[in-house]
Amino acid sequence: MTYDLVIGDRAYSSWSLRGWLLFDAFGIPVRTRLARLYSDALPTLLKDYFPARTAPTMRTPDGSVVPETIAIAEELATRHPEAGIWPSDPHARATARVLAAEMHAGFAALRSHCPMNLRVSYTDCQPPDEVLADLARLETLWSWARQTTGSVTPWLCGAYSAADAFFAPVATRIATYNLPVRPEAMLYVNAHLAHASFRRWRAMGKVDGADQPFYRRDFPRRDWPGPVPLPARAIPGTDTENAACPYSGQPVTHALELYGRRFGFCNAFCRDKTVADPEAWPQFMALYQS
Ligand SMILES: N[C@@H](CCC(=O)N[C@@H](CS)C(=O)NCC(=O)O)C(=O)O
Repeated sequence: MTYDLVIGDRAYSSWSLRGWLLFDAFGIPVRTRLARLYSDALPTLLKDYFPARTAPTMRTPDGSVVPETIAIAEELATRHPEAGIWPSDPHARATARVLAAEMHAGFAALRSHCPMNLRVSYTDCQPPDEVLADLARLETLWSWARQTTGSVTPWLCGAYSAADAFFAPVATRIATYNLPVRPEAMLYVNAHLAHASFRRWRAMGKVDGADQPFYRRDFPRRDWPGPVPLPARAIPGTDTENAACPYSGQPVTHALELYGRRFGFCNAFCRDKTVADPEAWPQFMALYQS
């Protein structure tokens, strides 16, 4: 038995990203169950998770249903004290909890004007004053956290913690909408865009379903400002260097090409998520470098 986590579309569901980071970034195994937003799929799936109404919702191995991302963070931290979900230093831990709580409760203007979308980046979104006020508050919180905890890492309270997981979708909004922030805040945004767990989530989000019309904006576009993926492409056939999928060990059915070499996977999704960002996947990179 392991944890189950109900998630929405990876490209768009910012709360699902937070919930999943609380597992992946802290080495806690989880099985995801995906439901498309803006369809009957999520309410239908959540009938098995009463009384939950939103993604993410966790079911623990012993059967407790836990919706609300802040509750998921607390429950995982209690069950896995060695994982470092909250900082061990009491002062840093208190600070991280303040940050996550304010993120959980606030920033309504930023969230509604700039919904998370990991598939595009715009040159400008004409942010209204309320969004600029939210950004100013974020910069205040982030600077305060660094000063008060003395963090010397890219993260706010020392090692990557739940506070950083809660701000990952904010960092992606700054990247997607090219929102104006000071250089110190931009360094923090870039740390999120380069974070291994985030790169894995975004790679999956780029390929795990059609674009959702609700998130479409007609702003001018630019390239994604995060790390540039290696130039892999999907190819037909199964004539590959490996006979077994690097993720499952099952026989190869789908292939990609990278710098003239061919590698195979046991399903289209695992091939496509690897094409989207090969370096995000340690098992694939181990194969590629072998
Ligand atoms: N307060 C909740 C918010 C969760 C939430 O709003 N999730 C969205 C997806 S990002 C959702 O499930 N929307 C579907 C709906 O509201 O019907 C949490 O912390 O998890």
